[in-house]
This record gives sequence, structure tokens and C-alpha cells, in this order.
Amino acid sequence: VTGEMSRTKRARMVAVEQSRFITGADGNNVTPYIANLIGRNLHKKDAHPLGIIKAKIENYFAKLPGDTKFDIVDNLDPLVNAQECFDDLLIPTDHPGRKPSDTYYVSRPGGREVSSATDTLLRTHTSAHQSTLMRSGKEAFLCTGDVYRRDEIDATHFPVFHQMEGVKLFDPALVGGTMSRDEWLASDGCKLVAADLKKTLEGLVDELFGPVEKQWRDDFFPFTEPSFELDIFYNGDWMEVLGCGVIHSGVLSNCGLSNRHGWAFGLGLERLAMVLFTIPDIRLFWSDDQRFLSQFKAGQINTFQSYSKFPPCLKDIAFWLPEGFEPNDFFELGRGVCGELVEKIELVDEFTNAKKGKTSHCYRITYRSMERSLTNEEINVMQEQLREQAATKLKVELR
Ligand code: FA5
Ligand code: MG
Repeated sequence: VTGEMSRTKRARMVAVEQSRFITGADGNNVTPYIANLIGRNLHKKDAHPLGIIKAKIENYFAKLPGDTKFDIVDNLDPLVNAQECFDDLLIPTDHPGRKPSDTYYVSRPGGREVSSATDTLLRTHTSAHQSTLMRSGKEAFLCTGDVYRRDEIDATHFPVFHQMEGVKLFDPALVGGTMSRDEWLASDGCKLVAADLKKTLEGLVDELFGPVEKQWRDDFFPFTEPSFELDIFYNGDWMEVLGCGVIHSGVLSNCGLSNRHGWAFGLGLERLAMVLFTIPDIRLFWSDDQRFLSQFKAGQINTFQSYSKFPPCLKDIAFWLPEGFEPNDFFELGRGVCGELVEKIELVDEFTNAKKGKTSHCYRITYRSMERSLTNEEINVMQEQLREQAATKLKVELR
């Protein structure tokens, strides 16, 4: 009975949520499939792997020596404007991350023209809240939320995932106050902030994984300087778990904090949880199946026992590309038609016919449910719908 009740309540909530995100406004590209996932708040569920890992990280920061207190923020609306998500972070107007091929816009009235206040979107990273929280006077915080990106489809990519943002500002008496950007970058204060950042995050990784091989690599973000990423060695390969850096002077002065300095990081909760709980597919985090949910307990890290893997079914679709074709648009159709029944969509062949001046793509679609065997019939229906919608909505020429 409780299951039924919560499903009804959930359906009502989804209807209200959807009207906020599928607005019909200019530039709106949020699909019903995505709108349906907003508000699930997996990171706030105590006995869900994402909630468990979030709590572990928050505990680690609470126990750090020193008197920095990290405020916990985990309830901010994923609907933000371009000012917060991009401009405040010095992300240039022509950055690929701003393109509607990569980002879910709720409203984008200017079309190609960027308008920071009226372009509203689903946050693509938790850094969208950095400046707002610093402006509000917070000195140190951990901000967690669901983030949205139009992206490829496979076992480690899902259009919605979760990030935790960490920020710590330092006492000017310790690292220095107002100075030019060049002076700051050359100063001992900047080195101290970078060293504290690395030490803090290495300690976190040790706490989560025990002794594990890790490596720092130089990275680039418009909003940190210098910038780094941290990889850990897992299953025979290096995996990126977070990006971070010393907060860019320009970001701070835009917040009215030109006399302050500090660090910031953003980590992917699914990536960490997949490793810690040995969860093989990112779609599982969204499962309502008791065989998944019943395996986890608040505060506990345990090895996930895979229930039987059902057989995959592979089908190809080949077509000639129209002008301006974006693969992400096709991946989106895949999620729209198949939901979580598609495991992977992969480009397996690409060629250009010089005479026709046309390029062809062939995509291989892996259909597989995490929960049951799919029938040939339902797979054929999805495949047919996908072909049809690719032709009508994306204007591809099926081969
Ligand atoms: C960012 O999103 C920056 N905002 C991070 C940051 C914050 C840098 C503060 C500096 C200061 P990036 O796009 O690399 O960076 O994503 C950060 C992390 O999110 C990655 O290291 C990875 O762990 C995770 N992540 C990124 N894309 C995906 C994805 N498609 N699926 C699952 N996890 C992902
Ligand atoms: Mg990265």
C-alpha cells in the first residue's frame, strides 16, 4: 500500500515539476524523460549508495583538524540561469558547454545570442552555486546536487548525475589579501592554498578507498588557476574522479571578495560510488528494484551483488546526416524512446561519399534491461520508433 501511495504522490509531483521544465518557451530542449528524473534527490537518501557516499565525505570534512567548518548545502534548485552556471565562472560565451547540443535549456529566448539573466537551464555542474554561496557570506561549504548534461550513452554516462562542490576561503592574514592576479599566482599564499587543497583531497581518497594509487594531473577550468584533476587507479585503468583548483581572482572579485583567496573542487558521486560498491552500470542508481535498493544500509559500504545479467540485443541504424547533425540529439531520442532499456549507443561506422557530398553514420544500439528479459517484439517496436523519430525529428535519411 505504501508503494502505491508513494507512486501516486510521485506522479502528482512529476506533473507539477514537468510544467516548470517543459515550458514550450523558445529554446526549451528538456524532454519528458529528463523532467521525470528531476526531484528524485537520490543524494539525500540515507540508504542509497549516493546518499551513503555523500555522508561519508561530509563526515571526513567535519573531522578535519583546524577550525574550518564546512556548511552542508544539498537542497538548491537545479534550475539556474546562465549567469550563475557560466558567467560568474568566467566561462566564455562561445564555450562548447553552453551549446544546446550539450546543455538542457528551460528557456533561451535569444536563440544563438547569449543572455545571462533570461537564459535558464538545468545546472551542468554544482559550480553554478559557487558564487551565490560565496556572496551570501559562506567561508567554507559542501554543496551537493543533481546535474544535467546531454551526453553519450554507456555504462558510465547518464544524462543526470550527481556532484559535490567543495569551497574553502582562507584568512587573508595567512595567505595575503588584495593583490594583482600575477602577484597572487607567484605568491607563497597561492602555493599554500594549492598544497592544502591537494592534501585535503588525498586524505579524502585515502579515507574512502584505503591505500589506492592516485595521480594529480594539470587541468584547465576558466574559474580556477592553477587547476588540477585527480585520477585513481581502478580495475587496471586510471579513472578521473574530480576537478579542482585555486579559485580564480576574477571569480572572487566578481563576488565582491577581491581581498580573499581559496580553493574549490567538484567531484562525481557516481564515479566514486561505482568503485566503492562495485556497481557495474550507472543506470542502476535510478532503480526502484528491491533487489538493488535492499542491498544498502545507511553508513555502510558493501560490495554490490549483481543479480543475473539479462541478455543484450544489438541492432544497428544507419543514415545519411542532415546539415548540422549533432550525435547528442540522436542519443537523446534513444533515451526518449527506450528510457533505461538502452544500455549503450555507439558509433560503429562513419564514411563520406565524396560524389554525393554526404556523410553516413551507423549506430549500434545495445538493448538490455537491468531487471528482466526483453522480448523481440518490444525491441522491434523501440527500434522502429527510433528510426521513425530520427527521420521525422532529426531529418536524417535512413539507409
Ligand atoms: C566540473 O564539472 C567542474 N565544475 C569541477 C570543478 C569544480 C573544477 C570546482 C574546479 C573547481 P568536470 O566536467 O570534469 O568538471 O566534472 C567533474 C567530475 O564529475 C568528474 O571528475 C567526474 O568525476 C564527474 N563527471 C563528469 N562527467 C560525468 C558523467 N557524464 N557521468 C558521471 N560522472 C561525471
Ligand atoms: Mg574533467
